[in-house]
Amino acid sequence: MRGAVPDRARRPDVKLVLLGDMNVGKTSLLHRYMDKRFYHTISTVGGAFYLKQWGPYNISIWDTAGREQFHGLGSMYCRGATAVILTYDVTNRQSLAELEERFLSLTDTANDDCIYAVVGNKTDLTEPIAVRENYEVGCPIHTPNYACQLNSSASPTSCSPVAEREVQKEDAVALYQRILRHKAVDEHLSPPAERMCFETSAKTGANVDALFETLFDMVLPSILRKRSESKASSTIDLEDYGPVTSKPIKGGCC
Ligand SMILES: Nc1nc2c(ncn2[C@@H]2O[C@H](COP(=O)(O)OP(=O)(O)OP(=O)(O)O)[C@@H](O)[C@H]2O)c(=O)[nH]1
Ligand SMILES: [Mg+2]
Repeated sequence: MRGAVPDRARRPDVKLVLLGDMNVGKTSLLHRYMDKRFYHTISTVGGAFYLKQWGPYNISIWDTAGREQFHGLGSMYCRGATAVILTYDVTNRQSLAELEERFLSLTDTANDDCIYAVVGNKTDLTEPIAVRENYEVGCPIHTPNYACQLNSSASPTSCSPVAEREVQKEDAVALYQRILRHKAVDEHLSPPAERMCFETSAKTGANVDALFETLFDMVLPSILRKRSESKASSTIDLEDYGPVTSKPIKGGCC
């Protein structure tokens, strides 16, 4: 497991978890949001933890492994989660089905008022080539089923396959509504499905900031509630009084 370990002053206020099948782009979405870049990734092992400061609040974001062998860890990562991002790949219908078949049950350990977002990633792969700036159909080394960015001497600098869209936004909306029913949440008391279903591209950055920042704004009431509950409780956190020291206190007599 890697990622920033918060010091006491940066203790997380709430937890957000990314779930979804392997290869859908969970890690890439987090890289895009946190570093504003699209890196080469390797399949996540176990999970990774990031801390995002949002105004005066600290939000922990957990990236989980989609590989079957790590499935058992999922419900542990979801424990106490305030928001869960259920991620699929818009070019892979099975990745949407997996959310319901394999991942939804992992969220039973999340908070009762947990917010769910359904996110279809890799929209760039389905875009008509005409809308991709500086891209052309094919290049000296690829078949026409690629969108290729060529440099001034017509050599490819970036190529990606053009894929069929297999999941429509309505499919994701229908899944979101089933999630609410599964959680026995009143649809009328929840944000509208259209608002909680996003389509993103970690590669181009499309809609990625909107996804995370919409959720951050939505978890603020939970943070405020948690903070006021902890203020109201009379528990004294010894850590708030600094590290315990074995040095004698100066100024006393004897
Ligand atoms: N074209 C395109 N490729 C993407 C996008 N997001 C991720 N990828 C690619 O998809 C592959 C998997 O991305 P990851 O972010 O590692 O996927 P993951 O969901 O974290 O996978 P696991 O860690 O195995 O669960 C990588 O080759 C990425 O470069 C995207 O928005 N567009
Ligand atoms: Mg990953």
